[in-house]
Amino acid sequence: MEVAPGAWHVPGWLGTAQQRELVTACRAWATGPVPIRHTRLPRGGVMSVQTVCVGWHWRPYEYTRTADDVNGRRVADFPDWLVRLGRRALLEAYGDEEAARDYTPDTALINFYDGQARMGMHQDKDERSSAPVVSLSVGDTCVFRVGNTETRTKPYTDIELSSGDLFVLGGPSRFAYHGVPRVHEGTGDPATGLRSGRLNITMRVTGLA
Ligand code: MD3
Ligand code: FE
Repeated sequence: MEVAPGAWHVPGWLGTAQQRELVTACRAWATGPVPIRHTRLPRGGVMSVQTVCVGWHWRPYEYTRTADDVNGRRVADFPDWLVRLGRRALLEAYGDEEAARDYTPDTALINFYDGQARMGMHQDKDERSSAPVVSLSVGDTCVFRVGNTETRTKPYTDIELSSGDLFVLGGPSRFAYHGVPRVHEGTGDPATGLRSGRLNITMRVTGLA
């Protein structure tokens, strides 16, 4: 269903087996060359969410190949299977075969939320591309808030994102404010391989080379 212009929610897109595969891949990245960590913010705080990056390393305002704010190492390569999954996701959301073929995400941010973690309202504008963002959720259900492009306040729409859900953000919604005001602890199915918390994988096109 279209939650806002260009913002499509596809509940239950991933089956349990595919979610298990994602959890396995995310575990490997989380313990890979650049371990998962609470991202440091420019004003000295840290995010409550833990993040590990693939393809490019993100920190507020910039993407780099090496994680200079963590251990200086190069992040894991963006795998081809994840490009293919991103294309399938785009096709599912928009039904546009040409757009799906042309979509080549080069970075993924993997966010882990424990029951207390939140993400404040923000825009994703560190990418030099307006290509859609593909989001996949595994584990605990959360409240996801998608707002407007002008302010971090109302009007906004709250929806629940649950395990296996696909969300694609493109068109006029690509630069909308959004956030995760709450996670419903203990709502995930351990059959995904995730015993607690919520995992979110966002694929993006950085527009960098
Ligand atoms: C709406 N992550 O990593 S994913 C982020 O659930 C982020 O971890 C959230 O916001 C999470 O930056 C939300 C869905 C999402 C991603 C990008 C968007 C929603 C978006 C860009 C514009 C509008
Ligand atoms: Fe975001």
